[in-house]
Amino acid sequence: MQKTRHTFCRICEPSCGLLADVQDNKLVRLRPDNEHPVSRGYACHKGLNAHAVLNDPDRLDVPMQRCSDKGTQATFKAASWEDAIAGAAAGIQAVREKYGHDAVAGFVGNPVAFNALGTQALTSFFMSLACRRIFTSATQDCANKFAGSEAVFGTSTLHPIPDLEHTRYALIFGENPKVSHMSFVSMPDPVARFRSAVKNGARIWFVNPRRIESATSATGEALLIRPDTDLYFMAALLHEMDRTGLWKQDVIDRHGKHASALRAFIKPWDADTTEQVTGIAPELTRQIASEFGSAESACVHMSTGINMGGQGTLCYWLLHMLCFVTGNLDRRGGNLYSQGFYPAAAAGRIDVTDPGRIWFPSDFGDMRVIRGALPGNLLPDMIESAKTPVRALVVISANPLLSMGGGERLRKAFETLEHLVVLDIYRTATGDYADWLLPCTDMLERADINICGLGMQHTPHVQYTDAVVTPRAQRREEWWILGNIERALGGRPPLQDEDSEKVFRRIDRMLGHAELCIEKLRAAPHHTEVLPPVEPGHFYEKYIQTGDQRVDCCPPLFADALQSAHDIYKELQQEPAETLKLINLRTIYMQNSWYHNIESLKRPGQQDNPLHMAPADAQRLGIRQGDRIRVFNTNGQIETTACIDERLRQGTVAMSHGWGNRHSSGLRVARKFPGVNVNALLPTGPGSYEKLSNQAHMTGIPVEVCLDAAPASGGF
Ligand SMILES: Nc1nc2c(c(=O)[nH]1)N[C@H]1C(S)=C(S)[C@@H](COP(=O)(O)OP(=O)(O)OC[C@H]3O[C@@H](n4cnc5c(=O)[nH]c(N)nc54)[C@H](O)[C@@H]3O)O[C@H]1N2
Ligand SMILES: Nc1nc2c(c(=O)[nH]1)N[C@H]1C(S)=C(S)[C@@H](COP(=O)(O)OP(=O)(O)OC[C@H]3O[C@@H](n4cnc5c(=O)[nH]c(N)nc54)[C@H](O)[C@@H]3O)O[C@H]1N2
Ligand code: SF4
Ligand SMILES: [Mo]
Repeated sequence: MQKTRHTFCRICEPSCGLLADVQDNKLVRLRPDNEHPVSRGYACHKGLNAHAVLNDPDRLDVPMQRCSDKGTQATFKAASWEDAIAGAAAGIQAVREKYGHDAVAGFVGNPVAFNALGTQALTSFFMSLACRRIFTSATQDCANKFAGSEAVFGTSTLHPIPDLEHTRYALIFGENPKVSHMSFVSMPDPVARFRSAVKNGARIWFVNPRRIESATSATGEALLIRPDTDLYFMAALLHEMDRTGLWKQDVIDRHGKHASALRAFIKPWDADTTEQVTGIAPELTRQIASEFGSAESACVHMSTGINMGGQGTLCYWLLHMLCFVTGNLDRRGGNLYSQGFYPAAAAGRIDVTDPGRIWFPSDFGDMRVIRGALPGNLLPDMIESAKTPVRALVVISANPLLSMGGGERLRKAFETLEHLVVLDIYRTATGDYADWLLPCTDMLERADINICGLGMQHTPHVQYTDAVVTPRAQRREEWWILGNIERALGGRPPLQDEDSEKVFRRIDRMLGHAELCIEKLRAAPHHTEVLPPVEPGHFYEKYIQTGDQRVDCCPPLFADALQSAHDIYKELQQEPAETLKLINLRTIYMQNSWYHNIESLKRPGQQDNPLHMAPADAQRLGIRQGDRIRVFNTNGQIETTACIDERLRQGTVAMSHGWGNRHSSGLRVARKFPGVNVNALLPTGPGSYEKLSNQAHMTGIPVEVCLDAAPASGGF
């Protein structure tokens, strides 16, 4: 008999409600949940195509052991789980005995953040291994936000979200809601929220080097900026607001500190001066400063287009300041903290005035550990280090060979690893280097709650889902795999079936804060409880975590970075006018490096990743639509085709990431449409990441472009 199950999507942050029609443990159809109390029938085609991922014949179904040498075409043979757990553990143990604990490292990618039990298990796993070198995809997309909130609010887990519903004015930096559905704010169908904000009279600007799809007459205007110069635009807005008396001195006196140092930092950067670097007309900067500063309410948000720049932490600081000094922090229509079912703001608390807690000595100089993570861009260096090399790596739901800067260099480093264990749902470009490939369940094959949006939900709610279908073949959940490797290393017996009950206990305890538990959620309609709405009035007394409960308007920790900001400004001033800067370009047909194996999404126009160029730049270089071109810089070079894109600001080129599956023999569709790995053009190693946050520098990267005459080398 066919049954309909309530579940929710765990691919990106909105966690849209879904209905799954299931017959005989087979998923017949996935549909948007029209009656869902929060997503109300919204779901995008990534979520609705999750059935294609579930049923993909290229999915990893059984554990696989490598049987060819590294550096040669990968071949694998099937193994039992017993042998796979024992083999994965034995390799880790051998490396520990030979080189010590620090030779074992971990790489944690994006999807496991949407997996409540998986997240919990990996923390326990790496702690039990006494593993100190952990890398995460956060240093590719948001580590600057953790570092910024630590310094300004005293905690990495406090990120006030824009109250779009009530706002009169919004500035959205480096984010494309129509395509990405946003990050660090969880709201289904964000475009509808922008539309209704505009209808309610709000003025909205999308600050971006590209006239993005999100900006329309119904949703807000595009404000074109030169890549990686947002810091100076934000500084100019603050400068102009201060000059015209729009800072709320009473709020600053009551809740802030170090405001004079903030004033000193922004002093040189007025609207006229910064135009040279940002490309934004001074009248427009002054107009926005005046409108924002005098609006009844105004809110801000920024995302990966800024995070991935060279100064993401300073940008997040100034973003907080735009909101704070104008009295919009904790104000209706401004930015509000959305607590949700658990008081998570305290979980990331850290005293950044204590240098011992902040700087961690390493072979590569002092560095920070941001929410447990070292700079991902040092992974190849740490693998190749003569003194203390990483020799074994456990990769959990990540595809660093395609998602990180470094291209060929990273590939060479991976070839030298003595032991690589990869937990994935596919055999990816990274998986091709594995000694053990461990097949995981996908979101439809596991019970879960929507943990990812905690603390950032527009409409706070918590949803539980059972597994929609029991796992296919030998696929297993991450908590089970990691738990068993941990037990094998500790000489303990393997996990039993009844342990599956225990794993939800910690989640139950967390839910207890909202007087909820899994059983209550199971019994609720749509397995969902909608929590009280986000309200202003608690930020300064309840949520902020600095020792004195004051907002740090200019954290002393930033001193060196503030000096560098001046140096970078000078470099930008001196940059030749025709310099081309590379930015990222997401599409709705992919999810970072995955979803590439879904044939139905490989529509015309989606079968490779061309370089998008502004018409004037293409014309100057004699390049036309569809021409074969070479894109290069000191980091690497790739070959692709040109796509003339009128949306781009002159001086900017854009390309989608996650492509480059020419060698990925485990992915038949992706290999048929390989595209190229744009990350071969991004820097790696010391100097390629922001010191304050470990965030990799991934946008605004200078490149050169020419018609392809000579055969390419490098690339991937
Ligand atoms: N140039 C450029 N590079 C970028 C970006 C960019 O904008 N431009 N964006 C970056 C961003 S925002 C991020 S977050 C990082 C992401 O970096 P990664 O996390 O390394 O990359 P993903 O492609 O998200 O890969 C996740 C892997 O998880 C697997 N997977 C999916 N679901 C599951 C699951 O349930 N369990 C397990 N075990 N595996 C699963 C997929 O098959 C895939 O191989 O990359 C970044 N790289
Ligand atoms: N369809 C789809 N959805 C996704 C993902 C996906 O791969 N595909 N990935 C998910 C993940 S892991 C994340 S983190 C989120 C990311 O969500 P978003 O941050 O919204 O990601 P993007 O759509 O890449 O938007 C980044 C924007 O920044 C702009 N930009 C680039 N450089 C600069 C700059 O220097 N200054 C300014 N002001 N803007 C700049 C780009 O033009 C782009 O429009 O999306 C999630 N959702
Ligand atoms: S917007 Fe994100 S959460 Fe919603 S259906 Fe699409 S992929 Fe899933
Ligand atoms: Mo991301």
